[in-house]
Amino acid sequence: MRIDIITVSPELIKSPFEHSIIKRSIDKKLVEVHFHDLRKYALNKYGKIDDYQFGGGAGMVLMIEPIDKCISQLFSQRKYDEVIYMTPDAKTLNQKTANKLSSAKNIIILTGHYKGVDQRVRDKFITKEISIGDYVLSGGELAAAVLCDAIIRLIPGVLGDETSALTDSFQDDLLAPPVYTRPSEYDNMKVPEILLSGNFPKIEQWRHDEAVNRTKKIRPDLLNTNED
Ligand code: 6GU
Repeated sequence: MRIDIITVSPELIKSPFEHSIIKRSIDKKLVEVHFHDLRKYALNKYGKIDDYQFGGGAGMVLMIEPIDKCISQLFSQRKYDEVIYMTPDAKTLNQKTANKLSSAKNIIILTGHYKGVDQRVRDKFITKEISIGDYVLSGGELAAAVLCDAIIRLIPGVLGDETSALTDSFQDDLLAPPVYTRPSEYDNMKVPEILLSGNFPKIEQWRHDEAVNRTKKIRPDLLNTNED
């Protein structure tokens, strides 16, 4: 997979790609990530990329020309499955969306800033808009890093244990059950007997029941809906 990230602050977003699982997936060439500094596509030598909004109102808006220049250059080089815009006024990211995107070949992610981008950018180029939750961040960069992490860890070969992504919270609309490791007793707190029993069908049943209980208690909304 190839991911092209268009941003006003490349430095802000680079670090998550330089560590741990994501770094290893890049080293193993399972994914390529390219950062494009929007200022390099600016209208003038002062690096102008934003302007006041028509009709008045606080906050600057990213202009269409620099974004068009950057995206058009990428389009001339390869085909893209999706051009994603990170913005709080969009559908919230969920596991199903991450699963779908993890099988894409090439994607572009555009991150907003200030008041966002000129609506015509969204109309002309964007095929998918994604928010990461019902709160506002100061820019889309951290949200883009979250999206990339959620996608990249699902690419086959990225996680050592192929099954571990499948048993994550949310893969079956349930939160993950509790997990324990040594010691089996600590400060009078014992690991549930069943986990030490070696009875794997029973252990699976216990894990499922715990997952359902946890979901009922913390996220009952997950049990009632089948929506995207
Ligand atoms: Cl994608 N961008 C910004 N600026 N804030 C957010 C967000 C995105 N998702 C949730 N809050």
